[in-house]
Amino acid sequence: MKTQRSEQLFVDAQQVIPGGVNSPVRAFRSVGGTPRFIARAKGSRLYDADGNSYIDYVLSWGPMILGHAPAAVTKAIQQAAANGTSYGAPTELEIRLATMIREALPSMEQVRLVSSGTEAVMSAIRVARAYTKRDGILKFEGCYHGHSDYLLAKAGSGLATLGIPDCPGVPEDFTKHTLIAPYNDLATLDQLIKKHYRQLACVIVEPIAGNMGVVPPTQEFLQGLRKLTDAHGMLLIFDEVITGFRVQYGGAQTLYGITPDLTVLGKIIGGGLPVGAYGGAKDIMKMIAPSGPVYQAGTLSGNPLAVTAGIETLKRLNAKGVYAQLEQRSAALAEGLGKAARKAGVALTQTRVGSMMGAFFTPGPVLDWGSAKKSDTKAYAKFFHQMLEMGVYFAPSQFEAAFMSLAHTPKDIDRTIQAAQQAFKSL
Ligand code: KE4
Repeated sequence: MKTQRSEQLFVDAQQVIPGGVNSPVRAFRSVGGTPRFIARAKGSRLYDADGNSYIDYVLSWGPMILGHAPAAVTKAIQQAAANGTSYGAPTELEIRLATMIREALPSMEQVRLVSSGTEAVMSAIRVARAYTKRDGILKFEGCYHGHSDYLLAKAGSGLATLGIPDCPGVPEDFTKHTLIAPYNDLATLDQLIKKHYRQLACVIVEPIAGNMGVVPPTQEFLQGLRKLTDAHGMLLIFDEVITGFRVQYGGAQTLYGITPDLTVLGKIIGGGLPVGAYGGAKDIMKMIAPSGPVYQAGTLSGNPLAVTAGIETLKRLNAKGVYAQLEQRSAALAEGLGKAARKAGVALTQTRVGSMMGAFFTPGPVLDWGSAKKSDTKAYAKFFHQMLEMGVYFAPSQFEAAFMSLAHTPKDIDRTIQAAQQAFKSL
């Protein structure tokens, strides 16, 4: 496969952009090799600067659930752009999107739009702290909630202790209010909350973890989480930046029947343009400026183009058979990959919730970060590059998710499985 143009662009990019990319995972550091510079995308496919095409299962890390450049959404964005790209003033469009979100996720009685998932998480935690008058937050190892300072914390020594900075530039002070616990481990969580609840404002969780690879929750874990947070006066924040409108139109909270106090959204609700959102009961959200004292603002929050893309995307998702098709296509792909791995004698632990899929190169089971990190990342890297060479684009990291779109065809899936049969054999 010719990649000269991508190679040259990567050299050029590194002169003017740190690491040559505007988000680290795109640099292929964990799989090696040259990132493909993408020229355009349509449907289930990416087309790179050398003219190679790929069946895309990254889908911009989740947003492109309709497939790339769906005609109606593109047209709507073009029309919106002709009306001006940003006013810095309220629009009817924002009421529409917030209402659609609330209809899908009734726990989000009020919704504030921002421009990224990070910004939405940051703001949700601020209002949780204001509402409970407590400073502490509890997150789970292996879950990622954007790059706010106090969330770039890792577990100190021992199982679950006060967070320590996970990277330079984050002062010790900023992570001392962050507690980290193992995912899917109710016993440890119970101990931690009983010990620290007086300081804890909230627990934030990916209801289906997607940033350590895909690790579904046990029903007992989510139910226990809801009970413990209720019993100890702290808020439960569901980070549904990935899962919102992905696993069901109503997200993971609908799928599992658990109602959080605050929900964070992103990705799909922007249809590929920059949007994040957070929301919850009016009683909590009324604390947000200008209705309340908790300050949060943004020049491009509720931007008419991003909101238009979001409205048009959700409209198409809220149609009969959409999630049945995503389920059917995802199940077919997962089954084919599993068969191919078994035939080649490759130890693969597969996870899946709807069209959010994981595959760990380890015998498993994978229930948390501790078990996920046992995966053979070298084998994953080899598999990744074999597939890339055959025109299939999975995430350039073992610890991310694969996504299906409505544009992926049965032929795409067959081609992917055939490529995987070869790739697994070569491992
Ligand atoms: P953004 O700030 O990247 O829009 O959202 C942060 C975020 C928050 N919560 C969850 C559960 C997330 O998955 C993310 C971002 N996801 C990563 C990949 N899994 C985005 C890809 C990237 O960082 O380039």
